[in-house]
Amino acid sequence: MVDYDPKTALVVVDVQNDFADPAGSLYVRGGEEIVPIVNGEIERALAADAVVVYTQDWHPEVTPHFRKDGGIWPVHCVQETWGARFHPDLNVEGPPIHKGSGGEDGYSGFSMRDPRTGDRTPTSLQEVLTTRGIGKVVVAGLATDYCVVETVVDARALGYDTAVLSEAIRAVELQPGDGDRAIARMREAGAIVER
Ligand code: VGL
Ligand code: ZN
Repeated sequence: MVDYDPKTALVVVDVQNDFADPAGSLYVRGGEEIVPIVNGEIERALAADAVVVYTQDWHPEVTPHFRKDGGIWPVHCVQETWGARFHPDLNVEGPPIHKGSGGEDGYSGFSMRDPRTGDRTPTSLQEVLTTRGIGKVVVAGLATDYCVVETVVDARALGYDTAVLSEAIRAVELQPGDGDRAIARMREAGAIVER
């Protein structure tokens, strides 16, 4: 169990219908199972006056992130649609952080990458954390092998003490073992893996 305090932020990554609902277009197996676990963590965080923020994959209808437009993914999390909304059972008690809005690949909660040029632009996450004087980041959500791992690795690169909650994440696993490899990458980056 991680300890929360006012200088800690719980970053809830992409607990959105397209990932967390079995009817979602990029459903992550077991995604719905993490919702009550994440809610419990949110409650503990808020009780300790920690900051809770929520990233949201937030794509336009046309983006090179999607297979139909040259990328690798089925259409998912299109801005303002059901699939992009938070899972209805998620307890939302903090600001949404949109990523991918301009057609970029939005894997990390901290930055977005233009798949054509490789250029990175920051999301609003770092600003929110800096404003609140955050030193430690705790990450939960979807998916382990994409947005969770990239968010964790970026958090470490930015100098935050970082923990990831192993029971509150699930992997896409396009290739078997991707989830375990992502966890190894997070450990190598200096993140602590907690239950
Ligand atoms: C994600 C694939 C495509 C994620 C987002 O939230 O992990 N995965 N877009
Ligand atoms: Zn996406």
